[in-house]
Amino acid sequence: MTDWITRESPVALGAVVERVAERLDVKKKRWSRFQRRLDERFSDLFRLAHGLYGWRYDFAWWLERLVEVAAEAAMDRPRRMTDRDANKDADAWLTDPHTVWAMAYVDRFTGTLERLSTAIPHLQSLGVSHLHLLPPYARAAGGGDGGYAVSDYRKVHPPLGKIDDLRVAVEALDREGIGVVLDFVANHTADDHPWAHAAKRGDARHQARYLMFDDRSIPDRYARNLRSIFPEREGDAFTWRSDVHGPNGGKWVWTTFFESQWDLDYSNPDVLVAIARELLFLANLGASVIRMDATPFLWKQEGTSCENLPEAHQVLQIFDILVEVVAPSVELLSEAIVHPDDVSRFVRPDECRIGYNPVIMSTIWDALATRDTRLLRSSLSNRQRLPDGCQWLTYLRSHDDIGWGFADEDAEALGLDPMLHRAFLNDFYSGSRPESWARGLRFQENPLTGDTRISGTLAALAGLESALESADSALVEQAVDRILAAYVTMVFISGIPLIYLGDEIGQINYESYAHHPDTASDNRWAHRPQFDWGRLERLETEPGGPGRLLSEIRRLLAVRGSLGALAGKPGALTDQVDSGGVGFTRRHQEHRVEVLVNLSDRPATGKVGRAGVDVWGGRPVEAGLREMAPYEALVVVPEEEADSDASNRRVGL
Ligand code: OTU
Repeated sequence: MTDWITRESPVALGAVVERVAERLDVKKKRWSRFQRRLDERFSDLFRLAHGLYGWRYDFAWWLERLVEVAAEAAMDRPRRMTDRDANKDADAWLTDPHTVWAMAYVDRFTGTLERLSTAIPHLQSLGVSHLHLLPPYARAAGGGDGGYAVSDYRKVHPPLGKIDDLRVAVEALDREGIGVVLDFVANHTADDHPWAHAAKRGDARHQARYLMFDDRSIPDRYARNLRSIFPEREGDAFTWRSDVHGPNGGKWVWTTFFESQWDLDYSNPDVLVAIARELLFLANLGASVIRMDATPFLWKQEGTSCENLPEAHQVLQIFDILVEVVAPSVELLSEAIVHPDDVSRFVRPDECRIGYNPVIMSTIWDALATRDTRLLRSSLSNRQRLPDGCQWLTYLRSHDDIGWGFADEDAEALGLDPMLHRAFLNDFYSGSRPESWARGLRFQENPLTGDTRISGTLAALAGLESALESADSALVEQAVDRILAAYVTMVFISGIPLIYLGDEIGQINYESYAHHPDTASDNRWAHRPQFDWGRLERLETEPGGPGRLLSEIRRLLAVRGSLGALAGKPGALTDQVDSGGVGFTRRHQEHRVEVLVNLSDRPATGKVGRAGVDVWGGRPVEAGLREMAPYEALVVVPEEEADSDASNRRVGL
C-alpha cells in the first residue's frame, strides 16, 4: 500500500514544476537535467518538508518556493561545475587514499585570498587534495568568532579580498587538483546580518526568522534542559538585546554560542528557504565540500536539550536533497561534536556523507597521556560504524578546542570514573601535572561542573613546544616520535586525514592572542597562529626535530597514498600490541596492510600477524612477537605488494 505522499507526489511535482518554470528564465538543456534529478528526489523532499511544515496553512507555497530556489541555482550553476557534476565517479575521492585535507584561516595562512595560490607548492608537497578555508565571509565586528558569525554569505571579509577573489581562488586551487571546503553556518547568523538588522527595526517577518522573546518566561522553560556550550560566557543561551524592537524595550534572543550569533528558527519555513538560497550560492561558488557547522543545534523543542533532535536531521536531509539536485558533485561534511553515538547519526548517505571523528581524535590524546589504549580501542570497536558510501574525517586537532568525547559508558566499562578521567586529561594537557609534557590551555571552564576543554597547537599538546624550549635534543626527537605515532594512528586507522596547517612544521602556541581585544577572551586563538613561512623554508634543510617532523609527515602521507588497502573499510583491531599500543589491519580487494603502533613512551610488545615489508620503517619484518621501541610504528604490507608499491621508492627499499 502506498501512502498518500507517494501517491500525490507526481501530481504535486507536475504542478510545482510548471509554475516554477513559468517564473524563471529557463535554459532548456539545464532545465531538463534539473527536472530529471528533481523527479528522483521530489517525493523525499515532499515527505521531509511535509513532516516539518505540513501543519501550516501555507505549506504548499513554501514547498514550491524551495523548488524555485533550487531551480534558480541550477540555472545559475557555472558550466565548469556542471561538467564536474556530470562525472559519475565524482565521489570516488571519498575513499581514495590520496585524499588528504588541510585547513587554515586565510588571514593567518597567506593573508589574502589572492595570495592563496602561493601556498599551492607547500600543499602539494604534503599531498593535500582538499583545503578547508575557515569562513572567509563578512563577519560581525570584534572578530566575529573567526568568521562563524556570518554577516553576509555573499561578501568576503574585506581584509581578505572580495567575493570574486574567493571565486578565483577556488578555481585556481581546483585547477591544481585541490578541492575547496567552505563553511556553511546554518545554525545562526551574525547580529549584523541584514536579516538581524531588519529584526532589530521590528520587521515581523525577520523577527520570526530568529528565536526572540519579549520576556524570560519562555527562555526560562527552555533553559532548564540546555547545556552551556561556552560556560565562561555570562548568563545562559539567551541574550537580552535592547536594540531589538519589542514591547519591553528589547528582546531576549537565543544565542547558543556567542552573543553575536543569533540562532535561526527552522520551525519557520521562511528560514529554511532563505538559508537554502545561501547554501546553494556557496555550492555555485565552486566548493567541493560544504562543512555544515554545528549540525546538532538546528532544531529546538521545549523539554529537550535542543541537540540532535530528529528534526535537525530532517533539515539536513532537505539540504542534502537540494544540493544533490543542483550540484551533485558537492559533498556535505557534518560538524557534530557530541556523544559518539550521536556523532555517527549525522553521517548518512542521505544527509552528510562525511563527518568529523572527534572520538579517534580525543582517544589518541587519551592514549598518549595514559600510556593505555584501552579507551581508544573500545571506542573504536563500539561506535565507529558508518553506512556504506560515508566517510570519517580524522584529525588530531582542528581550529576548535579538544573535548574528551568518549562515551561515559565506555570509560565505566574499563573501571574509569568518566568525570575524574576527564579531569585528569584536562590537568595533563594543561600542563598542571608534574609528569606532563603538554602546554595546553583550559578552554571554557564550567564553574558548576568543573568541566573544561583544551586549546593548544599539536606541538604544544604533544610536548614538542616544551622540548624545544628545554633545548634538549633527545626530548625534541622523542616529541617528534610521539607526534608521528599519533599521526600514523590517525592517518591509517580510518577516514580522510585532516591537517591543521602549521602543525606539520611544529608551530607552538601563539601567546599574544591574549593582548588583542578581539581574541583575548577566547584562547582557541592560541592554537591559530600566523603560519610561519620563514620557518617552513628553514625546516626544508633541517634533518632533525621539526625538520624531521615535516619530512616524515610528507612521507607518511605519500605512503598512505600508495596503499590500496586504505580504500576499504576502517581498520579492524587486532589486539596485537600490548596495552600501550594499537594494532589493526585494513583490506581492500587484494590489498592488505597491518599497522602496529606503540603510543607510549615505554617499550611494548607487538605481534606481526604476517611477514611482509614495513613500508614506514623501510625494512622486511618477520611474523611473530617483537619488541617495539617507544612510539615505534610499523606499516606492514605483503611482500608482493611492497614490490609493486610506489612507497618502495620513497622509503628507499
Ligand atoms: C563550531 O564549533 C565552530 O567550529 C566553532 O569555531 C564556532 O565557534 C561554533 O561552531 C559556533 O559557530 O562548540 O567549541 O557540536 O561543538 O559546532 C566548538 C558542535 C563548538 C559544536 C560546534 C562548535
